[in-house]
Amino acid sequence: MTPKKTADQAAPRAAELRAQLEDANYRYYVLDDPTLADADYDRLLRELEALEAAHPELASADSPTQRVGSTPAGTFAEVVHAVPMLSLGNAFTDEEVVDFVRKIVERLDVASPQFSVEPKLDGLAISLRYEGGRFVQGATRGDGATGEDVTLNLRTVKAIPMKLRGSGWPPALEVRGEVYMPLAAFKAYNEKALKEGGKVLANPRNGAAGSLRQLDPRITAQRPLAFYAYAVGVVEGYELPATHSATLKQLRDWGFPVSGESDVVAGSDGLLGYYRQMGDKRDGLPFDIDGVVYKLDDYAGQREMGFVSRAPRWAIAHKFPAQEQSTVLEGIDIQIGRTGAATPVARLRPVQVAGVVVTNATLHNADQIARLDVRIGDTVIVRRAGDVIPEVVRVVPEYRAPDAPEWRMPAQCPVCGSEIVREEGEAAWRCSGELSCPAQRKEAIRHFASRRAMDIEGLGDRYIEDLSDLGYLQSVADLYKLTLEDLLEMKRRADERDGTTPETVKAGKVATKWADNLLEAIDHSRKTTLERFLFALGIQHVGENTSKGLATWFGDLQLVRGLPWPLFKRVTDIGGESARAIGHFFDQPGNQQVIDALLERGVHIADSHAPSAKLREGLNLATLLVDMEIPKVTKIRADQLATAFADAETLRDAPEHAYITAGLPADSAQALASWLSVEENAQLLGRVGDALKRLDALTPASSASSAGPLDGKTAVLTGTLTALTRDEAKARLEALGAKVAGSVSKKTSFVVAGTEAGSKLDKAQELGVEVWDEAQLLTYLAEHE
Ligand code: 5U1
Repeated sequence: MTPKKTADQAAPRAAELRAQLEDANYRYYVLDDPTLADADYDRLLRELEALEAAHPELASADSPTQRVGSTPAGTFAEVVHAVPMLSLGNAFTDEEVVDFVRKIVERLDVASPQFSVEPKLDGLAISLRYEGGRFVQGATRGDGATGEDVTLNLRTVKAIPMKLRGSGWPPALEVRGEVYMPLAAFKAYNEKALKEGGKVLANPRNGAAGSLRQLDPRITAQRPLAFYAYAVGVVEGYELPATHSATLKQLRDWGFPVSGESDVVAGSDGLLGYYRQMGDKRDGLPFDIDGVVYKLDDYAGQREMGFVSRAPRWAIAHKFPAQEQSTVLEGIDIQIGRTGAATPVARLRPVQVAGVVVTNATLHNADQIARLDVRIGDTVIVRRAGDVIPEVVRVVPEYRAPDAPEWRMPAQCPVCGSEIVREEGEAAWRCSGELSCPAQRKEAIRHFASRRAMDIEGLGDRYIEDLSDLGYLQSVADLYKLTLEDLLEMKRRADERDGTTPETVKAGKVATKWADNLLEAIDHSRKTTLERFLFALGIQHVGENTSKGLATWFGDLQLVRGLPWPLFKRVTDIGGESARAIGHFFDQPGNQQVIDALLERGVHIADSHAPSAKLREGLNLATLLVDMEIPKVTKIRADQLATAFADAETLRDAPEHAYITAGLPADSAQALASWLSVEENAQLLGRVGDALKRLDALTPASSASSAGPLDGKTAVLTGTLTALTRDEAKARLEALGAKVAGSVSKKTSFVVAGTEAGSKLDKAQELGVEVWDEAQLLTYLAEHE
């Protein structure tokens, strides 16, 4: 056992870890240039947590470990703002902006004043107090004079520095800015909440404000909040620069995130130009903005302009059109997706929201409708932000008709009439028609042909509709039997149906060209990769990452399509739900027929290979027994069973007392016997046993001669790697069959050189040994694991 370190010995490492973690936050939030992978950040954080747990005297309130949230304080104390937190006057038109500038020009007698300009984030204004460079208190704006002490919650916001960077900061400093929720984080948070039946946030602004008002900081820590600094309050013992823009730069150097969109412009033309520029950018920004803010850049000028009540005469917010509008919900349509999910979509009385006419909005799912209590005929608030799909965020209950009935999911699919069902524990309702439902079939074909799947260029939505509606496509495999005559005939019938029959010779030539091109694109798609093919099949829960995992681990379609579901859990990041969905897909004879038809019609996988060495690592009866999720068969029990029984078949056919002889306690033995008494389970165990034997034959153990593509090769690692640790790199190279040595010799096959590589790199170059940089290593691993 290694002797426990004393606090004195542990202190330097704790300080080093804190510095590394704070630096990672700074690079991520301020410089927008992350260098530490999430897994490495977590590893360092866990190490620091362990050190602080072992030596509580090393813990401190501003340690990165405190970002997870401390115990709740109960209430929020009041904080009086020594320098009031101002509010801003608003301008809604160009004329109001011109007027704002005119007053400054007249009063200060300058021809074209300079303005510091920045986006106005839609979040919650806060004030952060630092003493001696350490964060000591954070408060909400409140009424501008008094706010609430939300220090514990703000400590969880990683974008807020707990210690200032650099040196020379004021002994006391207050920084003002906006806490907000980035749009992607908001979306991901809500998707997770919807999936888990949790409470969704109405919009990013409410998400930010509500999160800071949580009495339990541990809840705030779960919320993906960010921060931008835009002003200072109290500044003691320090002379600020002469302009606001220079102060922002100084704040950034001290470790505060400052909007990268801020700028300095001159006069009203400069302001209006900036407004239009940000208006154009608004939908693509990673956060919500409700306008832009103009501040006279020169502090002396600001002082001279003064205030009207709490609003400065030297600054103004120029607002964008509102992102929320009210309208009437005229109906709720049901859209059927590729996997049959029945999604309710709000049909709205057309309304302008942030400059775009909105007629449809998402309602997410039936639970969300129940939560919002939306009824047809209701006046609802619709929100459109960024490139997010418009959504109904709430109902205005005052305008509801007294007899408006509650909404219910229809019993039948509006497209095929099959029953709409909801499986136990699932949030989504589904049309049970599967591929007999034209809506699901069309979506499946659309997905199959899409760019990241089989990439059939030119097969647009309209042609998929027509080819399906006119009976040419019953399944994706029918794409590969389409002929030129079929396509021309389809086009003629579609034109006839739509009353648009073009009889000219030119139109005929255009149609033939289109059909030729499409047939060529279909032919081109025949040669594909396993990853694309599996993705194209549209299996529930199988996105690009999962299909890549399946392809790299198993390597061969004939193998994958025959495996029972527990085997899929062997692949990193595939859990029980996805594994079952993949197994279920391949267990359907109809799906197997489609795959057969695709192969018969010339689709071929160009990159088949043997199963990966990584698969081999965890491939044994014990792990598979755990993967099968048999009640009371834990890892220990599975190990006992695997030791006692030669194979899955013997285990399956053994009597209950044999499990006890193998070492299982009576309750586990009974649970296993009872599980196996279900025919389906016994069959599954038999299939898992067969699959294991098959894979054993295909993937010899790593000690055997062909462990992987790097078998027989010797690698040397040198320098610093950034995306993975040395140990990880070593383990992954070894998993592919390489031997990883400590020094370079003539026998070395290649050297992986990170940054600051030294003598080993020199030696490799001297001996003419192949050198890979980190990017090459990562590419190689990605392609061969
Ligand atoms: N971007 C930004 N938002 N915002 C809000 N700057 C800014 N300045 C404000 C407010 C209330 O007040 C200043 C006048 C300090």
